[in-house]
Amino acid sequence: MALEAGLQVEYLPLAAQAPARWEGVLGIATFDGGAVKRAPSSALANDVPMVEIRTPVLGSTGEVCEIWRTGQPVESGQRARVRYRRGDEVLFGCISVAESERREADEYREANGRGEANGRSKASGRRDGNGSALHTATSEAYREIFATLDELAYPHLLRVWNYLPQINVDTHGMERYRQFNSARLSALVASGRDVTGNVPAACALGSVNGSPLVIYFLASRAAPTAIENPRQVSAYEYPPQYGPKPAFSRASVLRKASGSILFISGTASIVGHQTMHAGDVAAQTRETLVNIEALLGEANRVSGAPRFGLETLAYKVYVRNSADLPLIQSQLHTVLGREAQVVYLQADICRQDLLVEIEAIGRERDCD
Ligand code: 3EB
Repeated sequence: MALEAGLQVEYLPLAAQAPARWEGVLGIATFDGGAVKRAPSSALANDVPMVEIRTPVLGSTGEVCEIWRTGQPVESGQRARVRYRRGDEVLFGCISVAESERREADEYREANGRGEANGRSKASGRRDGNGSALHTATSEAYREIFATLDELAYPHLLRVWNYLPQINVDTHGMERYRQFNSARLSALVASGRDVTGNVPAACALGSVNGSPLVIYFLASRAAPTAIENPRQVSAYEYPPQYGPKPAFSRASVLRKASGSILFISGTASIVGHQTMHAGDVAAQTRETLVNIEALLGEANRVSGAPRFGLETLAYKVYVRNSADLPLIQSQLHTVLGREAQVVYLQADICRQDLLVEIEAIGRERDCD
């Protein structure tokens, strides 16, 4: 899919990539794991950051990779654990942080209630997930990301993809997704960034057990515009029952003279702040698509023209239970037609009652 502003994304099997095609590639996310081993040596030799996301691909032929490309000259680098590649205006980066075995052992003891009251640590702060292996990994990852962006002067996170195993599992008296939220929020504050309004578009999904915390992102020199959904309470304003505030915007638009790029965050069957249609995956899929349409309306309103349409987006659909794939696919076919560009992945979603989540990338409509 060609995007304006010199930034493009494509979804392809890695094997389909000829060496000549690595020019201008900013970075690659592979889904379904194992792909790095099979990566063409030309990609590795060119220092293209490649990040392995362990979420099984559904409904097709195994591995898929998401390839980010720019028309500009690119340069690779690494700072601490962040690997990146950048053009004049946009930087692709990625980081994987293992939750250490020592810390996992600590958590195992804790989860089994050894040596503490109510299965919870008596140490202060532990009930907000502070000090968990995931909290520490998330803090470190975001600290390294912001240090990289500040040093290289691409200060604005446009879009962040977060993947962590056992996302709905409780440790330290708190669900791991909420531990992640707590650490992400603190890291934003510590870096001097906003935690409401001007926050990145994002998603946070489960990955296969045993995976590290994996984060990849796009950042820019120019500030994007954050978009909220008029049908939903902003995530950073969710009421306290959902735990530490999730610091993400519903979408972001990067506007350039040459055109605009839209990043739609992970979107689910939430209206206001509540999950709708618990247990009904078809209805959840329809509600999610209504949310995406509302976001498109808002993006078009903010950018002052009908630039974005449902039919021109590239979608990633996260399916909690792979047996639900046919029902989800048939709803998407009804609304988007059969030609829409959609990749289906199996992943746990950050609320126990959500069965499907959809993200998307859009470009300006052609003006002829
Ligand atoms: C929701 O709307 C569903 O924590 O970065 C969607 C997109 C969700 C991003 C994140 C979470 C995130 O609250 C979950």
